[in-house]
Amino acid sequence: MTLRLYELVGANDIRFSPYCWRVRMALAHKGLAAEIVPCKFTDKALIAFSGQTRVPVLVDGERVIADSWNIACYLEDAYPDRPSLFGPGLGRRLTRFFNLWVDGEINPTLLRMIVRDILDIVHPDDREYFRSSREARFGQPLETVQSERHLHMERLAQFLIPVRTMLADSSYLCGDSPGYADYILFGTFQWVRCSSELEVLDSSDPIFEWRERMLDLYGGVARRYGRAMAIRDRST
Ligand SMILES: N[C@@H](CCC(=O)N[C@@H](CS)C(=O)NCC(=O)O)C(=O)O
Repeated sequence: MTLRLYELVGANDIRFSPYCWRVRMALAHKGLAAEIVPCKFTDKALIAFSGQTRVPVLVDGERVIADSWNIACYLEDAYPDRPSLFGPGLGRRLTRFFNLWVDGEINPTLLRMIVRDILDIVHPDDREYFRSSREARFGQPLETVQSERHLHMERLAQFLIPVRTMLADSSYLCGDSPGYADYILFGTFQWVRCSSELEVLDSSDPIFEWRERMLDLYGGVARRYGRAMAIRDRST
């Protein structure tokens, strides 16, 4: 049975959604191939069958699963003979906690730091939608939100302290090999890497080295995408 993943697409075919990257990496971890269906922000009709308006959406035969966390749990339960995403015992609950923390703290902080840059890499058909929907959310022009990015640097640095501690004595957050917690946070860094010139990691940082390892996983699937690809035809 073919798996199908509906995934956000931007300018020049860039794939920049943090949540879609989690699922891409989880599928690769499980050794599962999927047909990837690119979906713009405004392609709501394409995913209407899922009963909601966001990607990622995974279709596996008759099953339709939306939300990256639900998809990870589905893959873990539907494909138990493949490598585990969470490990045994308490792994799933603790990973759920990490998922909520990244979604609730790290991603919103970074969004304020790169939201105007994202406008440059969304699909041209989505530019108006992205600006108006995000400006309605922030109650400010995107330029104003991002101009205050320096105010969030310290908060981000604080968030990354425990991540760095974990990576001081292991190659991955999950230990000697990557697990879903790695994919959760990697999705965030891949989103920033594909959307913005903002370099949040110094090359001597263990988190930078971890990101390099993550970019090399599964034949370097994530390394193929980067901001340069998205902006290559832009003159402004
Ligand atoms: N909690 C969801 C979040 C998914 C999400 O926000 N996806 C964004 C793309 S990164 C989206 O589809 N947004 C639609 C929109 O803004 O209209 C998950 O983990 O999958």
